[in-house]
Parts: sequence; structure tokens; C-alpha cells
Amino acid sequence: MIGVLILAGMFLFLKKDPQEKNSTLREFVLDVNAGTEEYPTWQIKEGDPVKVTVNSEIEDEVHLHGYDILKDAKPGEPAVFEFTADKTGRFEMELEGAQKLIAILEVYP
Ligand SMILES: [Cu+2]
Repeated sequence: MIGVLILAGMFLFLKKDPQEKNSTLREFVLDVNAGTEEYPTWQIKEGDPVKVTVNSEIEDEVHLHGYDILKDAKPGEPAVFEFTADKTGRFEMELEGAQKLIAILEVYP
């Protein structure tokens, strides 16, 4: 019974906002280690809510260019941040101190 009510509530919630089609949270978890030069490219849609978690072997700052997000990361304490992808384009994310490219975020209109 409770499940039905929750489902009904979710349905009402979804119906309320017909323009928010891309409102599913896009979650990315990244493990950065000093040895590799590889990095992922994440492709999302404009308006997507995004959550990024970066586990780093070294103490540094994670910098998402374009969105100008800076977050500390150290071993055992990942950088975690959330934002809405309200700018389109191709954005680099790096470890600021090490100047190491760790991911590319592509936001499509
Ligand atoms: Cu930077």
C-alpha cells in the first residue's frame, strides 16, 4: 500500500514538470592514479543534474573548467560536487596542482 502511494506520488511529481525531461541525475565516479594518462569523456545533456566523485591518490584540487568548480581531494577524502549542466560545450577537468587532465565533460544542447 505504501509502495503504491509512493509510486502515485512519483507519478504526480513527474507529471508536474513536463519540461524537465533531462532531470535524471548523471553520476560519475573517477579513480585518479598518478600512473595513467587515460581519462574518460562524459557526454551529457544540457540541464542534466550532475554529481561527480573523484578519488585521488594524491592531495590536490579538482578543477572543472568552464563551470569553475574547485574541490579539494586527498587520499580517503574524495572531491564530491554537484551542479546543473547549464552550459554547453567541452570542458576539461584536471588536478589543478599536478596540471593533470583527468576527464572531459561534453554538454550537448
Ligand atoms: Cu584548472
